[in-house]
Amino acid sequence: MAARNTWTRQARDRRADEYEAMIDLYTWTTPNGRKVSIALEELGIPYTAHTVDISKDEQFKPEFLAISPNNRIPAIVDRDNGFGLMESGAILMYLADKVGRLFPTDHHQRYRVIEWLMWQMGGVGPMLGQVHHFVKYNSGKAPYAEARYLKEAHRLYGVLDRHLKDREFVAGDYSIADIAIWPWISRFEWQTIDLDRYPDVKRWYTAIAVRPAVQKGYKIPKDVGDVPMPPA
Ligand SMILES: N[C@@H](CCC(=O)N[C@@H](CS)C(=O)NCC(=O)O)C(=O)O
Repeated sequence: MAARNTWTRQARDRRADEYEAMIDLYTWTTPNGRKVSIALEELGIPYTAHTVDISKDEQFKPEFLAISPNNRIPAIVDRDNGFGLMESGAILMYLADKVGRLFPTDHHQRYRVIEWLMWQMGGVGPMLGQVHHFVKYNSGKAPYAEARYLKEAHRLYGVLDRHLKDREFVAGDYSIADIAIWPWISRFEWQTIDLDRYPDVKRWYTAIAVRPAVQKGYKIPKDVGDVPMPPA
């Protein structure tokens, strides 16, 4: 913990004069990273994005481990107070609370958002991550795993589709719950998912995809292609 505080203080002092940014974001071109850049764009919080190229094992560098002990992106440091944080779900809550938007204060409504945020963190992220690993990158090597995780992906898409049937967004107004789930759905092509099978997911996905903040946050820390759009 001491190392974490020391590093974050040093980072804040070193950069404070150089930028107007309030948040240092350590990220890569993945769904978990994009959740945070999209939230920062939506909330209008000035930030500096730092690339942590996980294909080059940069997530294991000691200076990154000091703020992200689990050696995963994303992580942030708040220059206002030197506070460092890992885990995208925790980061989304922290940033939304900092500004007082995208995360309701009403007790029940707040827990509705947390409920769907946890659904993403505990289910959508880990399971669709396995689909990317087995179906997209290692197709044909482990048919059992491919079938298992694809079945789970379809189950999760079905849950989301049913939930969105009579709702514009996942939990009341547009919130950090939508921002957490959306980048995972943006990889529908990798997941071999035909969004026409899930019309309410498709409607929700498309509406969020065209938001300027989403378009911008998707291309952080670098532009690796446009936001995938399903055929109309
Ligand atoms: N539960 C974590 C998961 C973070 C995560 O899995 N990040 C991936 C990229 S999306 C990563 O950093 N992988 C590096 C590695 O596997 O070593 C969160 O939501 O922040």
